[in-house]
Amino acid sequence: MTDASRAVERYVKAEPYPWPYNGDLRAENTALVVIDMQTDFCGIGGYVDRMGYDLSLTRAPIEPIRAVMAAARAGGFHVIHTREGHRPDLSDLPANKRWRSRRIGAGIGDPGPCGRILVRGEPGWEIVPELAPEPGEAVIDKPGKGSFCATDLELILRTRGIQNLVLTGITTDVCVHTTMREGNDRGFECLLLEDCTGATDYGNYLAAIKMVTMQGGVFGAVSRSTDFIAAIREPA
Ligand code: C5J
Repeated sequence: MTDASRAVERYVKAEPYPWPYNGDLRAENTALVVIDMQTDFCGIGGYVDRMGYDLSLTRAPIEPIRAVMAAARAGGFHVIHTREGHRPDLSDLPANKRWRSRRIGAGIGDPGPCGRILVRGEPGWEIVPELAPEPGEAVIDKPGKGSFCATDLELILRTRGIQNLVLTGITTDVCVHTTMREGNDRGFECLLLEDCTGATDYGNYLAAIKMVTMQGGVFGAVSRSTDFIAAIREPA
């Protein structure tokens, strides 16, 4: 334990180790991070749909995240949301990112059924209503895959004294993994809730989960929504 005044250690059942490593799990030092639960990634007519991927994979985490979010809010934990998207003038959209997306028929910045794809302010860019942020919860707008790149996320976490990150959202192998790796490298203690995340390919989802658990927990640990909720509801 890092704080001698704390009498109780609290852990979440997780693989490959009970999380967090030091048992210092408190509402004050822990944030639930909900990554890119936007229509563009899990809604009909959005970016992922336009690429032809199976939306049931990216919609699967909606209900588990809703349960975790309700428990986290009730327990006074920090809840932080992210949205991937670009400025309407596309000045923050790298040319290669646009070129690749157009090549697969879902050009970022181009018009689609949910407005301009992955453009801030468009319907497709909004977080799905089931997981809408509540007033006072930080929403991080990011132009890339990682939530720390070109955002004020790290400043917010350090200012609030947050040490533990509980990662949820989509997609497991892209924005969730990139954020977990970025957070881990910055010294944050990271937990991925495997039923609160999904990928555009089930094999990639499974591989992304497994990767976290290698080398003794190379990026942190993996758990499930029910185990996290049980741990935070346990009387301290
Ligand atoms: C992707 C994301 N896959 N949120 N973004 O382009 O994972």
